[in-house]
Amino acid sequence: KGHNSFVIWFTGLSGSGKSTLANMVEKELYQKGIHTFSLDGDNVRSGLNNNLGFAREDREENLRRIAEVAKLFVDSGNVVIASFISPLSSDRNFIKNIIGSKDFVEVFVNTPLEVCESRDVKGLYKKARIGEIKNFTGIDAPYEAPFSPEVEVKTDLEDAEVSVSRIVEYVKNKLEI
Ligand code: GGZ
Repeated sequence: KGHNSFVIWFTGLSGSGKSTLANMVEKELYQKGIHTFSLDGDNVRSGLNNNLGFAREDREENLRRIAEVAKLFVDSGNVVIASFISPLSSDRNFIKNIIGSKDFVEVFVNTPLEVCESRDVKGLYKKARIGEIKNFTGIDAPYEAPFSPEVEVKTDLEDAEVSVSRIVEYVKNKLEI
C-alpha cells in the first residue's frame, strides 16, 4: 500500500544530535520501504546555498530555499528528513507555511547548550567563545525553543535508540503503516 509524504523537520542547537538522529530515522524508514530524502547543512550549504552565511537574513533565505526544496520532494512522494538549527519560532512558522502544516512534523532535539558545548565535536563553540565565529547560535545569536513540537527528544537523558523509536512511532501513525 502507498503512503503519504511529509517533512520531518529536526530543530536544535549545533551539536544537539539532529543529524545523528535524522540518519538513524532515515535508516529505519528505508528498512520499512519508505522513500526518504535527507536535507542537511552538509548537502545544502555547500551547494545550493553556498552564497549564504549566518546573518539573520541569510539564515532566513537558507531556510526558505530549503523549505521550498523539501516541498518539491514531498510532491514527488518522499518523506523528507530535514536537519537545520532553524533557530527562531518565526523561521519555523514560515517553513511550516511553505510546506503546509499537515505535512510538517517538528522534532525538537532538546539538548542543553552546556551539553552541546561540552561535546564541541567541530570546535565551533570554542571559536564562538573567543569571537572567531560571530553570530553563533546559543552564544551570540538566539535559539528559541519550540512551543509545541510533535516530538521532543532529550539526547542527554535518553539513548538515541529510544529517541529514534519515539520519532518512528509518531511517523508510523502518520504513514498509517
Ligand atoms: C550556527 C554555525 C555557524 C553559526 C557555522 N551559527 O554543528 P554544525 O556546524 O555541523 O551545524 C551548524 C550549521 C548550522 O547551519 P544551519 O543551516 O542548520 O543553520 S540555520 O538553520 O540557522 O540557517 C554549524 C555550522 O553550520 N555553523 N557557523 N554562526 N551554526
